[in-house]
Amino acid sequence: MTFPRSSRHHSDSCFNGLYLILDERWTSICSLSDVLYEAGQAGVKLVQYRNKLGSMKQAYSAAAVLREIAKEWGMVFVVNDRCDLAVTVEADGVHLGQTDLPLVYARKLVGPDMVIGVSTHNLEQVQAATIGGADYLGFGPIFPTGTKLNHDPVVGVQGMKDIRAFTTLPVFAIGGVSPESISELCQAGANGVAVASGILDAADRPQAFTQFLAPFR
Ligand code: TZP
Ligand code: MG
Repeated sequence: MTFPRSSRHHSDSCFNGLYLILDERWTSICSLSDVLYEAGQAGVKLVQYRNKLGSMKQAYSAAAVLREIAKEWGMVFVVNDRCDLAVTVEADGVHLGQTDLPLVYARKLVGPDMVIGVSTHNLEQVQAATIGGADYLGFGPIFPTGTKLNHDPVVGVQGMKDIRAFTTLPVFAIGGVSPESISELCQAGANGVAVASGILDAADRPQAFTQFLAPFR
């Protein structure tokens, strides 16, 4: 299978390792800007801004600040769900769920150079996103998680093994991932792990970054 090549592939090497998810729900307990600085210091290369609750105006204000911090650290910055916000803040990418704008229309909006990631929860979705031209996939939830409400059924490590042969795209395991689960997820075929609560809930975030990054070093 061939994939269209464009300048968005300059960042191929970031589609592995730790993918930090900065979820707006945590702003009541920590500053996402602080977390992003710590991530930069720790060597995180890929970050997503996720805001399920705020108005577009609020999301824009927060994303614009985080986008600049990510740029300072050379991190790839992805906006969850919203193509319009991704374009507005000149993000490097947009991440689509199964109920967001279909890939083909998202590509039309964001242009040829922006990275598009897609959340997948079963083999059919993995195949559709692969054929549709996604740049990377999220796959899960691997384990139970409180971060996503009404999430799809937990797929376990076996779920990752089952889909791995059906896509050549980089795949991030998502949902309840801890540092201890990373090696078995990578053995199952994951290229990286996408993590929110494991880092945002940590009492010692710099230590959490070290623990999540260590298996990839
Ligand atoms: N879908 C399932 S979990 C999740 C998404 C978008 C976010 C990350 O969750 P966690 O479990 O806090 O790392
Ligand atoms: Mg979504």
